[in-house]
Formats: sequence, C-alpha cells, structure tokens
Amino acid sequence: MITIHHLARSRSDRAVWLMEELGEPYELKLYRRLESLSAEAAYKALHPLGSSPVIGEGDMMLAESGAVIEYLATTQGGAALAAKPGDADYADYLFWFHFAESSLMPELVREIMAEFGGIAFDHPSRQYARDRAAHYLRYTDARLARVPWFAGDRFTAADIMMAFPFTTTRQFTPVDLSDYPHIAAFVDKVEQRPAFRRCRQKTGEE
Ligand SMILES: N[C@@H](CCC(=O)N[C@@H](CS)C(=O)NCC(=O)O)C(=O)O
Repeated sequence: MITIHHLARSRSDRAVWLMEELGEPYELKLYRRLESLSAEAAYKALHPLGSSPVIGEGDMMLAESGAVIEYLATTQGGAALAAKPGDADYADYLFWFHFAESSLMPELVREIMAEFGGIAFDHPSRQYARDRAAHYLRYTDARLARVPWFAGDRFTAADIMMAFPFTTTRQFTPVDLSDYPHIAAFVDKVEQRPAFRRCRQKTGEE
C-alpha cells in the first residue's frame, strides 16, 4: 500500500487529493512545519532531499512532485487520470503537468522568499520575477479560456499539478486573480470537488 507523508500546507497535498480522486486506499502520515517554514526533523529524515512530497511503497521512497504524481497517476486507479502516448490530449497533458513545477512555481516561490528575506518590493530582481509570473499567469488564463481542464476536455493529474500554485501556495503569497478570471473559476471548480474537500479534511487543512 502507498504511504503518503504529508507535510503541513505543502505540495504533498497533491498526492492525497489524487488518491482521493482515484478512490484508492493509502496510509496518511502527518508532519509539522517549524516556524521557519522548514519541515520538522522527522520529515527531513524520510528522503535525502528533505522536502515535500514524499511517498513510500514497500522499500521504495520517492520525492519530487512531478515524479510522485506521475508515479501515482500511472500506477494507481487504472491510470484513469493520466494521459498516455497516442492519446489526443497527451502533449497538452505533459506540458501543463510539467509547467506547474518547472516554470510557474519557481517564480512564485522567488517572490515568497524575497518577501521573507526583506528584499524591497521594487527591487529589480523582484520586478523581474513578478513580470515573468504575470506572463505565465496570462498564458495560463488564456488556456483556461479555451478548455475546461488543462489537458483539454477531461480532468487529469495535470489539473492536480496546476491547482497547487493557486490553492495552497496562495496561503503564503497573495496572488491576485482578479486579472485572471478563468484561473479564478478553475480554483472555484476544483475547491468544490468532493475529493479535494476530503483531502483538506484528512490533512486537517479545511
Ligand atoms: N521541486 C520540489 C520542491 C519541494 C519543496 O520545496 N517542498 C516544500 C514544501 S511545498 C518543502 O518541503 N519545504 C520545507 C523544507 O524544505 O524544509 C518538488 O516539487 O518536490
């Protein structure tokens, strides 16, 4: 059975949400963040990376969001929320699945860390990150103006990857969505999903 090691208010909520969507059994272990936002020592000890998410199955321990969600999406629930080579939505699925952590999250995290580190709001490095984030957000909003879900017509693990920057991340940095109405509608839609709500109940983060 899969064990999900969930660090409070962190990327591992994607793994819990995915397993709830698939209706697959899993064991959930909860861990705290320190005041510094760092994971508690027990979490750091799970995997050499020391960051969330981490899942386990037998002797295997896996970290890194993309790897964790791809592992679960392809091995659990008959891969119902994954796309595969040959599927019409495969390229879009791959793009948005990876865009979430490879391009979008680094810009948002840069802003969180700059604020945390007391770098002036108008410092050129912060402006650069904000401009890039705005460019990514416009592109994301335009995608959702055309299709209901990131891969196209159906809800997939790409939506689970792409929701995190607008759900949990916004508890740390205010991303104003008033200029991005389609992203805002997407967030409302995913927050209504019964599996998303069960995830929040189980992690105690309603
Ligand atoms: N690129 C990594 C980033 C992992 C990451 O920074 N996770 C954060 C939580 S969302 C974390 O573990 N923070 C606590 C710490 O580093 O101690 C991934 O997507 O897995």
